[in-house]
Amino acid sequence: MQPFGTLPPTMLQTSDLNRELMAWVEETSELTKPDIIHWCTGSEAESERLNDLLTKDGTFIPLDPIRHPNSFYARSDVNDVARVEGRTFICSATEQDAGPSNNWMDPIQMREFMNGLFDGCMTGRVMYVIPYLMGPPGSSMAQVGVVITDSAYVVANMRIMTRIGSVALEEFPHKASFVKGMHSTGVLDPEQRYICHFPELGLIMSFSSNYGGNALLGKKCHALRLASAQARQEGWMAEHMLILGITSPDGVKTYVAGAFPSACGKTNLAMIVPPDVDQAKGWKVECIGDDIAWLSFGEDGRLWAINPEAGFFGVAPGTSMTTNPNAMLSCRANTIFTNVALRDDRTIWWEGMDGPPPESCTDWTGQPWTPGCGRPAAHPNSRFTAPARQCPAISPEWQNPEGVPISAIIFGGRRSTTVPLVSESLSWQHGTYVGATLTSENTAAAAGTVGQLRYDPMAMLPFCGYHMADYWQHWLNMGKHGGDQMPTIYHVNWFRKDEAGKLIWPGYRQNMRVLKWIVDRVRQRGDAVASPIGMLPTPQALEISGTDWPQETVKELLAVDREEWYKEVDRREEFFANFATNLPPELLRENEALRKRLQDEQLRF
Ligand code: GTP
Ligand code: SPV
Ligand code: MN
Repeated sequence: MQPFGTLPPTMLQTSDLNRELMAWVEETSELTKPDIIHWCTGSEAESERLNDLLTKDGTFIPLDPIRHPNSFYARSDVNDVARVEGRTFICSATEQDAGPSNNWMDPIQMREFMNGLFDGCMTGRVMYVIPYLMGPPGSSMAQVGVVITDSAYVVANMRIMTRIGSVALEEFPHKASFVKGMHSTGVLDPEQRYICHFPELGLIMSFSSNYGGNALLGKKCHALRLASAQARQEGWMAEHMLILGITSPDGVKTYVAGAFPSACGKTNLAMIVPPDVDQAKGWKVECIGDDIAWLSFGEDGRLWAINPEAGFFGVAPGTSMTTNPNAMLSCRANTIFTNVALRDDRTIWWEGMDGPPPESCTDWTGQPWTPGCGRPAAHPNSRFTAPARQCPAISPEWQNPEGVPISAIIFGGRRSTTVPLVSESLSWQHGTYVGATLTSENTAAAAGTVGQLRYDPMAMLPFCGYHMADYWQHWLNMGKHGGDQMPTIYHVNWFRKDEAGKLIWPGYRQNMRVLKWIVDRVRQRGDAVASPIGMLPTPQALEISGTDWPQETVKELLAVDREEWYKEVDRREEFFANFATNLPPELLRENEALRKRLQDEQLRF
């Protein structure tokens, strides 16, 4: 089928920024040599044509129009199912700027090498030019970018995840610069896969992967890796955080941001449905964002957050009407499902969905699947791409150009031992230390060994676009600037296991107990007891006394085992040693202060 070309919009005839855009598009098309150039408008008609094109070339299978209106099923290449951290590079001017936790290549060499890959790569293909906007229209915190890609699948996903086309171009006159993103599917050879960031140039070059975090360049590449480096220069923060708003029974709204590593529960927490008893009392939770937050100081001196995205790229397995009804309803229509299982009636399925598994279906690789066959039907990192506006719990504030004021920040990882259900930091500096030492067991969201424990500071290990220790220093600096107006920092762990290896905490909706305690604390009224690692809730404060959970379970959930924590402190010292050259001394001092508190006999509880 012959695709369609369009001319650049007439609004691009003026201004330096627009001339820069036109010149760059021309330069890139001379390099990549596409047959046709298509400037995306973001219109419905364009979307329909793209979906038709993707359906005709076999990338999309349209789903049942009643059960899933305007929704499509896609399978990726079997070797292209997750982010590839080993092939992701921060090409800052010096290796020192990228720091020990990032792969680095000399920017000039890497550009030359990448230009070699991009040379002629779009011959026989369409080059799509996607102007996009990260953040609410009219927001001074929002940013514009332009992605050039030869993948219609990427266009279709970007259209959901960001605001593309004319709405983005209309923001150009208000912005000083735009991020340039170059993406090509190549031939999906894993050996040619490179995701490269040039912070000084505001440039991203991504080759040979169509997977979300590698290919939807507005998301992790722009909104986290480039934005984090820029935020440090300009005094704001770009974080891997959900944002939610909690209304207490007295009508007061408290906004909370939360950083959890990939596939550790951000989307689920962002869309939490409070238990019926809490709803009856007047508790309500609304979602502002599920993955990324940009935070900056407002005129009132508080930290305000916007969600730069416009959609959810959510983990499918485990999502159900029981665990996360808001996610299920968000992806009912206008959604792309990638690498889930397909039923014969053109509906979808994944492990953990409501109801019994289908008697047979087609798995994510296209093979016939039956319940006993020994393979999962959906890839563990299969995803839905759904518009945020479709979330029943979306906050009326989610597109507020000012953002929302943040009262608490939550860090959480997957830890089967050691880390209690929730604890409250003693200060911003202590909270920065808690974030810097966040650990989690690896998940399927990145290529590698699932289950292995690793440090993932602030859930940003794969996403920080500069030296991690400088990033910690930036957190400390933000705290100095914000003083006592900074949010209170919490550490949660939904994933502690008992000796039999069973999860102790029911999680999901029950996490509301923890959120309520956090809200009460920041409003100066929740009960807490001091422990060496921070303040812990009393069992009453978690309202666990009203349940039939045995006292022993509650104890296990909140336990701080001194022997385990001594080991943790030693390991943290070793971890910090990796960043020695730039490490803020405050963090080592916090580690020693924790060691001291562990020795304090007064802190028995
Ligand atoms: P990314 O999109 O990769 O950044 O992931 P995320 O942090 O948004 O994680 P998400 O909410 O999608 O959850 C990932 C997995 O963790 C899913 O399989 C969930 O079912 C599971 N999960 C989320 N919340 C909980 C919880 O409270 N308890 C338990 N046991 N599992 C949870
Ligand atoms: C994550 O891995 O944190 C995700 C999915 O949110 S991706 O967009 O691939 O980064
Ligand atoms: Mn994420």
